[in-house]
Amino acid sequence: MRTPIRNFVLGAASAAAVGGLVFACQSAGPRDIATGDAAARVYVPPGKHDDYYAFLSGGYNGQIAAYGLPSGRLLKIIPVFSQNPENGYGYNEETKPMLETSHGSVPWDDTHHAELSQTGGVPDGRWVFINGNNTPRVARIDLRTFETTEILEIPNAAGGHASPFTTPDTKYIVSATRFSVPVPNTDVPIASYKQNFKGTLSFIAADQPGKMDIAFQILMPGYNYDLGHAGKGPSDGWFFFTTYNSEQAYEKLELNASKNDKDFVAAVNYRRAEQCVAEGKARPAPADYRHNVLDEHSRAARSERRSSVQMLDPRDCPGIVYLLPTPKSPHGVDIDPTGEFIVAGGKLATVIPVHAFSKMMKAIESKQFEGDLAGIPVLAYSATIAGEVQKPGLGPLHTEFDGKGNAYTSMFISSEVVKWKLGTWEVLDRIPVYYSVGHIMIPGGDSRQPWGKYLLAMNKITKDRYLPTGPELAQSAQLIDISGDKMKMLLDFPTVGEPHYAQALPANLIEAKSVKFYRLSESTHPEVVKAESEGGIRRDGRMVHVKMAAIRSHFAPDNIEGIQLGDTVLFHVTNIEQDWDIEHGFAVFGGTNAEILIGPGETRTLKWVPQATGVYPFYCTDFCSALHQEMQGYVRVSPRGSNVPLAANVSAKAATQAARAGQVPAPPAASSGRR
Ligand code: K7E
Ligand code: CUA
Repeated sequence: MRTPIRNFVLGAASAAAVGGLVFACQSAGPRDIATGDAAARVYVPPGKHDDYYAFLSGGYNGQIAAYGLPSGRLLKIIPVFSQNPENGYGYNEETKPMLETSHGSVPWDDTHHAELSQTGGVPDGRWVFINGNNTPRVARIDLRTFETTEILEIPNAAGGHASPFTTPDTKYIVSATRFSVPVPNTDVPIASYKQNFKGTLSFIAADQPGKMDIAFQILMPGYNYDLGHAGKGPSDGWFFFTTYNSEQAYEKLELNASKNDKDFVAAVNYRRAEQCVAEGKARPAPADYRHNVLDEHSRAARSERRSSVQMLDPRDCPGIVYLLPTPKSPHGVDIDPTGEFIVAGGKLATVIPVHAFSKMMKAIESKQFEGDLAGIPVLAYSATIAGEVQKPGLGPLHTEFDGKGNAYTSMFISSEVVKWKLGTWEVLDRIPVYYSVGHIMIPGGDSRQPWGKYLLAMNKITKDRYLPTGPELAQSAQLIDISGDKMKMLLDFPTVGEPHYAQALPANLIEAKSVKFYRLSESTHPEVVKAESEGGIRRDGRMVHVKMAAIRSHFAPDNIEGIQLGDTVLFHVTNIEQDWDIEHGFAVFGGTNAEILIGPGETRTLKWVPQATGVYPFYCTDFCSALHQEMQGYVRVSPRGSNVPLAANVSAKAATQAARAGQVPAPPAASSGRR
């Protein structure tokens, strides 16, 4: 069947043409512009805090951006799967292991879905998770420190898109493969897709920080898997994933994966899967993947290799998966706060199909199957469908809920947010957004308890909304008031990268436990200095370690000699401040790794391989005090084999300690100084 919308999509020659239609089909109405008290409703006076933290995926930027709502103020960029020149993540020696994968270091990936941890089905403010898309990974960000503390690579997968949605208790987060691939991946003809390519659904144990692991993987037919969400309440224990390309096309998917009238929502009974694993029905499958953890006390990361997963074939564990036919190449799958309704965003469909969990369970009991695919029963559409939202708009993608019985769906092609009623399926309201909205987000909007005051639309295209910045424009978010019957546009603000999904929660769930500095007394970093006198220098073959303290407004030591060409110098700089928001930086002339930023109480290491003899200054890169410009030092580099002694001008006391510790003492001449 060729629906009008499909004709339209296939007929659009390019994204620009789609965008063009967006403009054409909307007349500028009064609700396009924020009016009345909108400014007052988003205004957060100087010195006052926002009500909500919002965590927006950075998309192809590979990070998360934290904003305050309702103001839209950017609070912090949290690097996850990408190096970040703002704070040295992925550049300094302590955090480089975070970006290790089975493919080597991958310093730039694509993030899509920020997902808050939950307790009892409600966001709890402990962690936010996010997926790496190209090299399938999931990450944990600790919301006490706003930093990435753990990354797990997902083996037997390609394109970790349906990820990292959580179960109501954060026991698991998930990752489903976008692209089916040979499992295990081997050299086969692409044309053997139907025989050899498989999908996998990964359930990742996530409730113990530092101990993320793949609990099990489920082997699935060779479709594309797109998004997922956990059941809750009555549907707790189930997980729902959308599939497309049930045609199993491997070329020109634009055309060939859009032939079937329906694809599927895959409903997974993960408690049953746990049972099967416990009963030994999973087989250990070889795999090669990395688990990277930032140690809380040394604040240094380590990367370890893992080599096996528990793989469950649905044929060996009947009842773990059912397929719910769903029109047409569905994208989002969103579960309402009661846990009864399963809303699919059929991006090429003319309706929004809604399945009922209770009907699904009855259909399973009474075996209303249309057949099976690879041993997975296919339920009859009429047996599970609760209703369809008619004429919702064009290109429904994602749905969130306000907790008052209403659902809100983003319409990519017609660039609008549509509000509709659960149960009656009637459209209640619609508001244009600018332009081509992807995800929408209500704080807690995928949980059991939405804080349904605002909705954030995240738009792919901004066109004329801001001052132009050449061909590449900012992405954009729009804040909409959903507290009344009619949606009201409040605010536009540009966003970093490409926001896909986002989540938000009341600020008080995070604010009070935010860490102010890392405790120096608890640091277990092997190169930490806890006082200026502990600074020093030591040679280990061609490797020279400089242990250095940074404190307003000097480095100790600050004059270093005895480095030779061919040496690798590791500057281990500890910021020994124990005060909130007092950072120091460190950069050395000739360094190719640019610089490091060191938080109060932490140690960061900059690796430097001098390329020529001479004297090189180093300095603090963060304006830390009135005498910040005085915070500097020099390193002398001599020819290989030179007899210049290894020296660092630490204090006399430190020299004694260093001698005891087997380090090279500083020469007396250099140890007198202004300290
Ligand atoms: Cu719709 Cu990757 Cu969640 Cu973007 S996905 S929009
Ligand atoms: Cu330390 Cu500037």
